[in-house]
Amino acid sequence: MTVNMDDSTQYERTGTRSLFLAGCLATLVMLAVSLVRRGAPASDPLVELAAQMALKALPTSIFSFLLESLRSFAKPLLVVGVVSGMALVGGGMALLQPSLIEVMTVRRRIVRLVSMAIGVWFPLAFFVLLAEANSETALTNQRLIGIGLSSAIDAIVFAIAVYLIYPALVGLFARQSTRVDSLDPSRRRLLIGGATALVAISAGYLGKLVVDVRKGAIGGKRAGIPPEVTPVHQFYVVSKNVLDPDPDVDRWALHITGLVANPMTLAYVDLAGMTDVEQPTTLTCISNKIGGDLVSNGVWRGVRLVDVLTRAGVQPDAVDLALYAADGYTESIPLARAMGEDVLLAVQLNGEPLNETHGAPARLIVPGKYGIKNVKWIEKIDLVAGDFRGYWQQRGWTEDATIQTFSRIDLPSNRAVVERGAIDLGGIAYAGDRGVKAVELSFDGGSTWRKVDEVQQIAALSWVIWRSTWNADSAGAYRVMVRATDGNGDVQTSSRRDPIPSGATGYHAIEIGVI
Ligand SMILES: Nc1nc2c(c(=O)[nH]1)N[C@H]1C(S)=C(S)[C@@H](COP(=O)(O)O)O[C@H]1N2
Ligand SMILES: [Mo]
Repeated sequence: MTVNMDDSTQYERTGTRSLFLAGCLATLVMLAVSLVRRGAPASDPLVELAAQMALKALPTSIFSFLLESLRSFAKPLLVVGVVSGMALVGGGMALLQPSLIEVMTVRRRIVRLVSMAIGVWFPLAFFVLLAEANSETALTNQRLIGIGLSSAIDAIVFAIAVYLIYPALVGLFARQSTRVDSLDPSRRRLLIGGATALVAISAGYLGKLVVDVRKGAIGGKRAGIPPEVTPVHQFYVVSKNVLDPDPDVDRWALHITGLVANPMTLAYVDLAGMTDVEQPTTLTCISNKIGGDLVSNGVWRGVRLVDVLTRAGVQPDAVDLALYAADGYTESIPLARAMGEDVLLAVQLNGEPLNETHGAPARLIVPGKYGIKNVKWIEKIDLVAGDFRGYWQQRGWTEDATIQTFSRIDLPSNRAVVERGAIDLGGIAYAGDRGVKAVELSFDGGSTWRKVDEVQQIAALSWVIWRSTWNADSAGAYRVMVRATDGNGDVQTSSRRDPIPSGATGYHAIEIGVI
């Protein structure tokens, strides 16, 4: 069948086709560039995010069936599928943009480019947020900013790529048709050459990913078992603030007021001069999900709070310590707990002065209590006769904040696909100042439990690191569950509860694909 088209219809067809294809190809470029950024904070490559989402969305039966039938091709095929799907979406996104015209003033081009980048940014950021909300990774302010930035970079790369590829495609199609095209031949050749190179390099890079994936490069974001002591730059950060305070060390002071014989004001030099304790302590956030990453182990240096309180002379009617920080944050701890030898006013983390995000110049460390009680940027300790309700208590969270016993599987990551044989498992467990006595695994949904091969104790107030080897001899999906027993002999509770109001409980479980 032949259809007679006038020039404008044909032009429109060429334009639409070029735009759709440009969107598909620009997606490949964007995905490749996002792979290059792998490892930078909060910038998980888009392919990995999408592949993880797809993997997690699969029902166990299908996951298991695919592994058994496709074996080592399962993951590369998944990546190819995800990349193709995203490319089609990218083509559609490009079509949604106002049609591009080859000859435009520079200003109009820039305006179009920016509007396209913004138009792509929102759905992209939404997609990443959705992927993150599905994972154990906590959405902190810092992570939100990271997602905003990395998806903005992705969107800009996409828009620029569309702008480079689109005219080349129009030129290519125009050469095949009889339509006289407005680009001069040398410019057209340059554009086609450049765009082809751009797409070829990106496609090559994505192709390499597919090969890497067979070797296990994709699957889970956590990089295995964490180090015994968390490096400062990896230490989790939580704060209520969008912009954290940064008190001036020279003007900063800690005030001890209220029911004390000698109200005191300690300057930073006073506190630093008194520093005489070093104590490894694990910190974890009360909003950490089961299997979550809001937990880190640090070596804190500082002064025992009890020494400061003794100097101030606590009066007998004092009950609570009301704590005030430079960001308006408030908390409280019972006097009885505050007098414990392990409660510190810390000025150093891992041998360095506290940095701004971890509470410089001084913070409280209260072992066994969730992060909320570990007040950063502390400025005032007021001894009061009654119960004092702080920032989070006024918002429905627990006042006691004793850490619930928890354990986590870090190796392999959830829905990782590994080769049959001896498989290394590992992770952490923590029970606050009660300590961890035992860690057990279950491979049958909790009916039977067996002790892990090794529980590495690091320090009295630190998490433990556990390791085990497990032999898997047939392909399929396996569910592994972990639980810990605290120093009092109490087994971690299996009942699943949300973080609010007193910290999450329940067992962490992962699924391992064996091929
Ligand atoms: N002043 C102040 N202290 C604070 C907070 C805060 O928002 N302001 N957040 C608390 C919470 S919820 C946690 S989990 C820990 C986190 O400490 P980190 O960021 O050093 O890991 O700090 C606690 N101390
Ligand atoms: Mo927290």
